[in-house]
Amino acid sequence: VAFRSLVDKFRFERVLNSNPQTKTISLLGLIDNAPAILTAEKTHFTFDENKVESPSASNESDSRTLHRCENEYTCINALQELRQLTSNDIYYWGLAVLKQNMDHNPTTRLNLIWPATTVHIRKFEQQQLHLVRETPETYERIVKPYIDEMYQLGRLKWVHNILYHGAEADRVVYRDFLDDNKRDGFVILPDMKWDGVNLDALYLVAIFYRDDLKSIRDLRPEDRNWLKSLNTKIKTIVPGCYNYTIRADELRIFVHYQPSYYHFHIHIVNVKHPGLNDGIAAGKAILLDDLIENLKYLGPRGYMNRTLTYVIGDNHDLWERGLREVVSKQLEEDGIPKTPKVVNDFA
Ligand code: M7G
Repeated sequence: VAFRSLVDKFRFERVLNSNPQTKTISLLGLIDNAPAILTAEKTHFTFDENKVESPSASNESDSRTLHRCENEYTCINALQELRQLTSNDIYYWGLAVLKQNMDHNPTTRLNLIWPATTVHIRKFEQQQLHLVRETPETYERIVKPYIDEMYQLGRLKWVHNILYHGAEADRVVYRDFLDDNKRDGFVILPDMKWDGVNLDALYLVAIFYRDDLKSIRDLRPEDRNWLKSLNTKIKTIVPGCYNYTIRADELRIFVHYQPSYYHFHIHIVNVKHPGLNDGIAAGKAILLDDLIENLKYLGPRGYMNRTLTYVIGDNHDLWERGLREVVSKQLEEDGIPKTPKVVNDFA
């Protein structure tokens, strides 16, 4: 079904969340009577362009020129309207309308999930966040059964579509796949969170063919060399794919715990990007370099041995499935005094 016709049919119900810093808004609505989540993110300004000046196949060190704010759509070159609000001494401020262009500076990135499940809706909805320490015991008792259930629910169809059925094939940046060595294969492609245009916001995802890893909990010391070579491959391949406008040491490469999808994948993001929502925050993102290092010390059971501390929203199923009790028990064991009853006296 065409994206446009779906968006046209969207009937607004309520705002799930909005964030003035990330300039995103998530709306819940209906399309053909099924729930739909429409998320819009205002795109950032474009300003850098790298061009090969003397393309020659034999010349290894071809020279590239950085074009900054040159094209008519970069920076604020396409100023159409400007209204001054005020000026004071040497300070002036106002509002402007810039000319937008689909290829050079689109206005917004739109993201539709349809039909959306309750897991999706609850994830996008504004919620109270909590820090929880997940011990190996908590993992076995509460988290692992949940992961197994999620795995059965077919929430990974999009992953299998990318790996095996040619979905998003025209956008794949790199595919490493050997028939006789499926374990080492992977695909790098633009994340759904990226507009695909602005390198300042570069956001890629690497997805692996091996399916024995549901999360970092399944990583063992034997996987260390595999992760190391992945790290090197990512840092070698990605800058080349983007004309060296971004360099290897400008890539923040990390995984999430808890992830939303339990099939091992890695996030590759421009280090400048402040992250959408909690995507690169402490308590969610773990650097690939740190994973590799930690596997040296965690013993034969690897990440199964560790207590992992992370942020969880109280809309997450795991909260009601036991993490709520885990947190209150932990606070008690830590000797943190009980919070007195706080009454809100604002009318
Ligand atoms: P995660 O850590 O499991 O979840 O990462 P979260 O970051 O959403 O909490 C999954 C990543 O895959 C996210 O960065 C998603 O934006 C991205 N992603 C999800 N889906 C359904 C797709 C998709 O269909 N295509 C692509 N290219 N990326 C996706």
